[in-house]
Amino acid sequence: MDHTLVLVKPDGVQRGLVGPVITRLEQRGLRLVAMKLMMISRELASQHYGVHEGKPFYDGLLDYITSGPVVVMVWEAAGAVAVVRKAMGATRPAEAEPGTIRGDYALEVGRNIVHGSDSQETAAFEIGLFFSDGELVEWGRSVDRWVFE
Ligand code: D4T
Repeated sequence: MDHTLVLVKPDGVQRGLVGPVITRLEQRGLRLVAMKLMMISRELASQHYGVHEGKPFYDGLLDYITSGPVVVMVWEAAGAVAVVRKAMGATRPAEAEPGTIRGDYALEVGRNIVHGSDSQETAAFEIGLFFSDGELVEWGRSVDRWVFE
């Protein structure tokens, strides 16, 4: 099944939104396969956001993502990348639909609570940045047959 990387960013952790983010993904039916609380180093942040290097918001983005602990997770489902992106809502929270994480909890693009990988290739790259292979847990839930076809 497909994997995607989800970060609860420093603003989400500070605002006590780790639980609501996890609850939404759990209740949707995705399966959690890895999770940790950590500080992101400047070096790791520059690898994670390498595609944005040179853009006007790049330095501020690195300041923000390294400003406090984050919760980093890997979630599993068929089509996990798209499912999570949709659940998160538009990058700019002012444009995010109500009912999405950003649409319910955020207002500004530089304080948008969560990150989710934007393609399967990006997911594989980002998961490799944050986790070693041994940290991904293969497990089943008794409820899986009621969630997955
Ligand atoms: P992330 O990567 O944080 O999940 O965001 P998205 O995948 O939804 O959006 P993105 O890659 O286009 O942007 C990465 C990150 O940069 C911040 N940002 C973005 C910003 O501060 N100003 C901007 O104008 C843009 C486009 C927000 C998310």
